[in-house]
Amino acid sequence: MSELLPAATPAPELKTDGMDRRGFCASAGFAAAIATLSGTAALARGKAPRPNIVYILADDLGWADLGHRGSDIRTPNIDKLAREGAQLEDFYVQPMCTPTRAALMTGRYPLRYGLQTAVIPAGGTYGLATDEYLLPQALSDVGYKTALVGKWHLGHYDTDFWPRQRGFQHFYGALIGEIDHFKHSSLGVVDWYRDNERLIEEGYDTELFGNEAVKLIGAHDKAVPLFLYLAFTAPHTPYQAPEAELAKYAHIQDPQRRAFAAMITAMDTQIGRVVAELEKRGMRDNTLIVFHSDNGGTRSKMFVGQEAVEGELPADNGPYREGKGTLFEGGVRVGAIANWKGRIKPAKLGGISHITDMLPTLAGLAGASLKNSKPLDGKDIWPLIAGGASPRTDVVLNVEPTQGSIREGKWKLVWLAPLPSSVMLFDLEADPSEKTDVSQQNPRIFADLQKRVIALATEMKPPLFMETAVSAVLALPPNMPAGLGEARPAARH
Ligand SMILES: [Ca+2]
Repeated sequence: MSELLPAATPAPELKTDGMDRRGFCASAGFAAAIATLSGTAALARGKAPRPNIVYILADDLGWADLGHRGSDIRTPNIDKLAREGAQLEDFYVQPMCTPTRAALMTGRYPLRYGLQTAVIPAGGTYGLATDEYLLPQALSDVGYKTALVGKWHLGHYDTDFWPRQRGFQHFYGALIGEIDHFKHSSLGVVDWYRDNERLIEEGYDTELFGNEAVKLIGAHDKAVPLFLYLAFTAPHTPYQAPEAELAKYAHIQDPQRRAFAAMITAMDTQIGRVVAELEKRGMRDNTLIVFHSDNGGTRSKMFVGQEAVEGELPADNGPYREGKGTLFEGGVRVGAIANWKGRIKPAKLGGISHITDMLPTLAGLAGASLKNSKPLDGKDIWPLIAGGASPRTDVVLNVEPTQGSIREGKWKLVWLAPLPSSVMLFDLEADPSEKTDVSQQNPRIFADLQKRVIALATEMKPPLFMETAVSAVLALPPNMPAGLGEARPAARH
């Protein structure tokens, strides 16, 4: 391994109390909270006030498509979570659905296990490697009730890839990346499950997810900590919403943007119901709520999904360049909200953080062991969320055969490899919109970051998407002119 590589953080060495010493000391808020308990022995006895975790993901939401970021799309419930929580301004994800979700589940960059390119397509036969130790497994192993409500998108071809087999004790939702929001189907095939059973149900998916989440919280045994991963399919294509939601945006002329806005407000309404149910059950004060999008809003029709979309794309990434599928800020810098009433101070916080950081951070709060994890790329960012400095100075935004990007401090390299290739360096402090390539003025950092991309490209696992796509195309029967008819025996002469 090259010394130029960003060092993958080894899985923390764990003490018998289930927390690593460094993470424990750094987690000032957590440490204060358990100060009245008799030290780490209390943790071992399971008496620590481990939080419930409600992790809410939006799908293809643009950075600026929220009320508190200036949008005319109404999101009062998300805005309240932001206003009363920590807003991580420099929080990054991967540029598409599957890699982001994989990074959340593993705490490891997707280039480590071949999910760095594109998404698992409906026809894909691969999934997130089953030898990875996932967040719900870690939380289950220390007594959490774990539930996925919403979209999985980490493998559907083999039941071994399904969420119930990966640490979730309960699953309700869709396995594939894009569904019709009313028919719950992907390319005509129903993709809607409760646990391991496929089912047919009436209703708008966003509202059904809200119903399920509220029901789970309502019936939850409060003696057990809850991990609810609520992964909405909004506002991913197809742009569809119930009439009552569309009517709220009758003033928007473009029907596509009207539906897009209605989808986001419908999701916000369900988030409001979830928070209200937590309050009703007396769980709110001991619940960490996280919210962010899985990637930036779609600004290129190449990344819009399975069906063509006519007209102007509705997502807005504000000041950030381009969107979903790209490594520019519009594709990967989504910002995150972390809200925990009485425990996390309201603040807008700079400092680099990444989706891989969530696994060690949540495991730290839960007292979960990560000794079964492979070497982590994520870092425990509780110190940042608590108002201090980020433990990160850099982040690998992705490395794959066609592109790569690393941010180090204020510098960001974006390397687009397909010919004619281009390599750019941006100073994000002076130029967050990535308008001016400053590589010529900063040759040393430019060269260093390129070396790191090459080193990672050398050691990465080849993308499973590319292997699958090439094999699938090579296995297709010949495509011949229509109406050619059956081959007949040759006439005798
Ligand atoms: Ca997405």
